[in-house]
Formats: sequence, structure tokens, C-alpha cells
Amino acid sequence: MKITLLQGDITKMEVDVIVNAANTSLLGGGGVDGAIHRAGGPAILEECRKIRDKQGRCAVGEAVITTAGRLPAKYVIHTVGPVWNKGSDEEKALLRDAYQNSLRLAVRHDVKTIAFPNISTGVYRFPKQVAAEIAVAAVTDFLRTDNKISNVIFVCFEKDNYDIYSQLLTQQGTI
Ligand code: AR6
Repeated sequence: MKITLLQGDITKMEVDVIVNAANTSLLGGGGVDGAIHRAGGPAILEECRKIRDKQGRCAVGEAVITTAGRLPAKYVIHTVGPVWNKGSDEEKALLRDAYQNSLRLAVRHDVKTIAFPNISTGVYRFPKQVAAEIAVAAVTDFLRTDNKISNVIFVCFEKDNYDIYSQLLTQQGTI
């Protein structure tokens, strides 16, 4: 399976695209969103503003693509994960959508390598184990029918997330 796991800072990744855990405004924020805009510079925000002018806010579960500015990646895909509220099926489905819509958009841009952060597990409070199970299933299911993406990398910032992914991916024989 074309899945890799590592612990680190996603802004440093030399891949075709890194995914940002954005919010519906697309205008930046804290966490990984703040780190990407800081490291990538103003070109990313400029393009986000243009997208907003054209289509309005980015709905939860949807994704848009911009330049990566000064980052080593070629593009940034900005997706919006759901906020964990009661852990409803809808919240879980929207997290799956965030991963799969990012992958669909990546394929449309001929992306081969894509790195994901642990969407919704910071400010948006998804329990890490639940979010990881959804992320791994969403990506694994997508790769089952796609032959364009050569590598999906889960980039965990925190050790506990890394350990959860490591266990899940080992269990299913992926790594
Ligand atoms: N590289 C990789 N992962 C990171 C990095 C980094 N440099 N920095 C943080 N993380 P969060 P969310 C991890 O809060 O929960 C923003 O303000 C972090 O440890 O960034 O989807 C947006 O604008 C955590 O595991 O995103 C939204 O308003 C994961 O990234 C809101 O936060 C996601 O945490 C989105 O909340």
C-alpha cells in the first residue's frame, strides 16, 4: 500500500501537495494552518482570498487548492474538517469527506505525493483515535480504486498521534 507514516512538521515536506486543516473562512488561523501560512508566505493567503471572492467560504468537508508559496511542496490543499461536538455520524462522515475530497482534488492536479496532517484533532477536538481510524479508512478506500497517487504520507506532529497511526497501519498490514 502506498501509505507512509512519519512524525514531524508538515511545512518541511518535499511532496507535491501538503494538506492544510483550514477553516471555512480560508483566511488562516492557528495550529497547522498558522504554520503553513507563516512558512509559505503571503502568496498562499492571496490565492485563498481570490478563491473566497469567487466561490465564498469553503464548506466543511470540501477542499480547495492554492500555490504553496515558499514551501518546498508544489501546492497546498486547504480542507475544512468538522468540529467534534457530539461525535455524530455526520461529523464522522464530514471528516472522511475532508480526506477524500482532498485526494480527488489532488488527482485532478496530477499530484503523485500528498501529505496529510491529523485534521480536526487540534482546535476542532476530534478524539485522536476516532479521527485516525476515519483518516486511515478514508485514504485506504480511496487508494483501492485510484492508481494515480503514488504515496500518501500521514504527518503526525505529536507522538501520541504517531503511535495511534502506527498501531492502526501495522494492524492492517500497511506498514
Ligand atoms: N505540522 C503537522 N501537524 C501540525 C503542525 C505542523 N506544523 N502544527 C500543528 N499540527 P489544528 P484542526 C497538528 O488545530 O483541529 C486552525 O486555527 C496538531 O498537532 O491545526 O483541524 C484552523 O484555522 C493537530 O494534531 O487543526 C481552524 O480554525 C493537527 O495538526 C482550526 O484550527 C490539527 O490541529 C482547525 O482545527
